[in-house]
Amino acid sequence: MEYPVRVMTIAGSAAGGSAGVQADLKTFEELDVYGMSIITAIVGRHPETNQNVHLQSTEAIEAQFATAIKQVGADGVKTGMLFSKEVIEVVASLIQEKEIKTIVVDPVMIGKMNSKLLKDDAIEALIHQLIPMATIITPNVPEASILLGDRELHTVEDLKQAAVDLHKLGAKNVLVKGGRLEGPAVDVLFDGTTLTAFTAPRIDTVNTSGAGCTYSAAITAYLTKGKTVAEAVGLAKGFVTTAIEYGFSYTDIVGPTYHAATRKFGEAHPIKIEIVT
Ligand code: PXL
Repeated sequence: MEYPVRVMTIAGSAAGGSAGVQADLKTFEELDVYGMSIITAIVGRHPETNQNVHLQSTEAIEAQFATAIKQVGADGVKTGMLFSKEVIEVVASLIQEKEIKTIVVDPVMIGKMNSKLLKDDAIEALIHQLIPMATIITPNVPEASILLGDRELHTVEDLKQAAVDLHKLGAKNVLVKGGRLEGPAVDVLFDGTTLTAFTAPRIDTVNTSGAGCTYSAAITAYLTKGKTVAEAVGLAKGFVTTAIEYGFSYTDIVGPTYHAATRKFGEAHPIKIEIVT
């Protein structure tokens, strides 16, 4: 038997199971890669104290990483919520030491319910220490805007320029996700030479919690399995679009995307992929 490739997520635990480490591991399982998790923080709001982010110590992060590497090893890694400068520094040096080939950096900053998932003083560390190591970074519109010094992004033309400018930060590829713009869901990839647009129809739902995590986890899985960057993005967008199409909620709170949707129902919408200028 050929074993599945090994993929590690370094991210926050989202207690409700829709986002963060939970979304990543569900996605890894659906795409048949061996998933491991290094938890940087536990996200869950205490009903009395209101405390939402329960950060793990750098020792706990190092311990989890060392254990996963010793027991299994890693072919690919995805980073999600890292929260502080100290965590980013530790994570960057751990990844660098092990020479992991595929590195996907999802520059998570703010949750869907507006929870703050990255401290202000951590942005510089993200830019200087982690992004230059990345195979691909996957910012959404607010994240791309912050990484570009609060530039406003409103149109697909803005996304293209943002992808080109963010490429100068040193990642090999930049995917700017336009899910928050009006109209169809267009994402723009820049690899240093070519701009590629990936388009899916806008799905009328509020249940998109964890969609960004799921998308970049799927990109990580496909890249680690050997797809090219453009192939991996196209396949991952198909996976997350179907997960959003079948998103649901058990309560009156914004619910998860459905990670098993592609397996159960097949792909809901074709993804249009075109080279643009
Ligand atoms: O969807 C962004 C996100 C990432 N990581 C964790 C989260 C969230 C959103 O709530 O909780 C741990």
